[in-house]
Amino acid sequence: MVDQAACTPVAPGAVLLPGLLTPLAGALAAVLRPLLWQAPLRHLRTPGGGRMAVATSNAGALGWLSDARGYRYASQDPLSGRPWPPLPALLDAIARAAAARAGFPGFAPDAVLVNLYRPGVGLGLHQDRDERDAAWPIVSASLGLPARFRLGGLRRDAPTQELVLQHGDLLVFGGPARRCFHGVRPLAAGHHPWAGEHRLNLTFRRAG
Ligand code: MD3
Ligand code: FE
Repeated sequence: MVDQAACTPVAPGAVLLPGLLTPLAGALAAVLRPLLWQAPLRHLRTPGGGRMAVATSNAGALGWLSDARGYRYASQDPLSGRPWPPLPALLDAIARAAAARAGFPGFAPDAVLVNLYRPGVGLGLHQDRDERDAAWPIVSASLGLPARFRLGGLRRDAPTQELVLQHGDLLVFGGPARRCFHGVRPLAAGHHPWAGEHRLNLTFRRAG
């Protein structure tokens, strides 16, 4: 299914696969529900002492964490002291197919970071630099309310382009785009039949 999709480059190395997940939304809800029960969404502390507005959780061998000690990947959920839930086969297959379609065959995610947004919540411009090998892409899946995603350049002060990410969209960031600054504008209020007052973003990573 992924292989038949339109494949739109939005920047060098960034490929949008619009709406691909829409028919899978029911199946995705069924795998996400037990996952987020085992490893609940939580507001992490930032190294500076703040609290992240976005609520996060993880699945896979590694999970992304932020606390007073900094940012890192870890194999256990500090809330439970247990390994993160395994990456569900459906999510693994989606990430591999999207990466292959965008020109990254052999991508095997070992981490999925789940981000939950509510109206008013955004994510400031940042780079993703905690993964061991930035030659692997990051695959992003958007579900629920639409978001205005910002993609900048290699410097924080470079101009940004804005892209609306809709329910069901997949976006693959590889090549030059992999190191670009990016962020999400505060979510506008709304209601989505799948997600209610929320946006859920999954990012699939090869972290270790
Ligand atoms: C571009 N998440 O989790 S997904 C993140 O919508 C993150 O929750 C946003 O930024 C979200 O780190 C954006 C799209 C995305 C993810 C990773 C990237 C874009 C990226 C890494 C490099 C360049
Ligand atoms: Fe990011």
